[in-house]
Amino acid sequence: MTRVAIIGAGPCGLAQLHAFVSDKTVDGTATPELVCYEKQSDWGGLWNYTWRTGLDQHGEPCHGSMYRYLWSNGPKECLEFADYTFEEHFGTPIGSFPPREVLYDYIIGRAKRSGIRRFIRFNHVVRSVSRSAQSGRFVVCVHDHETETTSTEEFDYVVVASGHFSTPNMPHYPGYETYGGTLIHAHDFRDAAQFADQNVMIIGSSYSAEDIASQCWKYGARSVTCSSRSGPMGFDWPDGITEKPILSHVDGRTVHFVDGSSAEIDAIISCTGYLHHFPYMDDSLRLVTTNRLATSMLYRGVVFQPDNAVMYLGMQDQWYTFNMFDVQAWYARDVILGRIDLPSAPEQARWIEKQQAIEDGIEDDYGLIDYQGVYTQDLLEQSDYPTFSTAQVSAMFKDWKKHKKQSIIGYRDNGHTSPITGTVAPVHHTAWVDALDDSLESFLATGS
Ligand code: NA7
Repeated sequence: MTRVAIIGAGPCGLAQLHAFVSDKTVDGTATPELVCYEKQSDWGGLWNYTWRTGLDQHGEPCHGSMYRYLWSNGPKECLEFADYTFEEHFGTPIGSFPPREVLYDYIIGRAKRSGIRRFIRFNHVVRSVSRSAQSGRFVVCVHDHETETTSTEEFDYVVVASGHFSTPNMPHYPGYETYGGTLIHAHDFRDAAQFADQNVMIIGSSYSAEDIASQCWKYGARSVTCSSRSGPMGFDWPDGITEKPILSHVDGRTVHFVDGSSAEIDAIISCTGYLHHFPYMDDSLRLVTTNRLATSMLYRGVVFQPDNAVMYLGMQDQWYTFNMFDVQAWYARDVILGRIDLPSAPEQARWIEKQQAIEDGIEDDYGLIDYQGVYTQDLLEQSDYPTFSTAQVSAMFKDWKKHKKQSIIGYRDNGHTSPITGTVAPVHHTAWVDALDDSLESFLATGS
């Protein structure tokens, strides 16, 4: 019997399990045999919020980068599962930018319905994956934290779904050693209220930077200073948030910037991105790439080019998320089931090279959105994943970007149209800036 190991039970791992059980010819007890290893005690991956930072209860690095007051920063209509709509899950139209508890509920709703929990071994940390010289199969070495035992099993395919927004990229700036305030990476940011009345500095100019800056401001930071090496984010920030060039060094609590200015800062939050980090994969099987749309080493963004029995899901930088993970999972399933003929290794390499050249030639975010839309559409057409309009989704991303330019604090107060149901989302009952309670109950309440 063909055995498939899936590493991680977050959105990608769950999509992979769901892809298999959605296939009419596979009931999960027949070929192939699926085993999903999940390091945490529950499913959801980064949506499985934890208050912990550093090491978890087992001494393993905390995987999650989720923070308490995170709301979706893109329209939920852009990530909607084509086979399980928000309306189906919640029974009613809801706002376009749900907080994390609401999105978690949605992801888990589909997973519960498809009955895939039985495939997951929780509290299981994958220690190593390599090819056996004897059998030619993959040897997966796993530590079970429930029994504190380590064992190995053999598989024919390995699907890596452990994410890439977990291991911090933490650059050093002179003076950090003796900095007198709080110094953390966004990975360890949990609760914006902790920074109330403080002068906070954010490093970076991407999604974490813009959102954590907005969060800290919303929950009462005295000031937020954003420091970036590649130019300001350029939003029309509210009073209290300012932009600076990159810092040069830190002296006590004084942060100096390359333009010669300085500021007194109580807390530095380094929103400087993440590393693709797969320490458990054998050197010959490990994905090495930067965070980009046309990922290195992955044919069709999924199949590991040097060894086609390894799949990596969700390893791209992302505009598209859950629905792209789904089409990738469907594609990976069909490769595993032998329904897709892969081209030769050199042809796969040429495909990757060509995609990277296309991406490198794109000049702005609108072009990058279109690129990922075309990529997703291309995969969509190669499996029986229910179709949806990537043209509509890409257009929605562009509207969303315009809304952000108009108001970085107010863009969540818009409703978008579902590409699956056609429903226009109601504007949420409370403006994001005033919605301090982000619980599921509060979000789903019909209004005050
Ligand atoms: P991103 O999107 O990878 O952004 C990382 C940011 O960190 C980006 O602005 C970088 O600036 C900046 N960066 C990286 N290294 C440095 C150094 N050494 N010094 C200063 N600034 C640096 O990560 P995010 O956490 O914002 O977003 C992660 C995902 O979350 C995102 O893809 C969404 O899906 C949601 P650069 O532009 O390279 O100059």
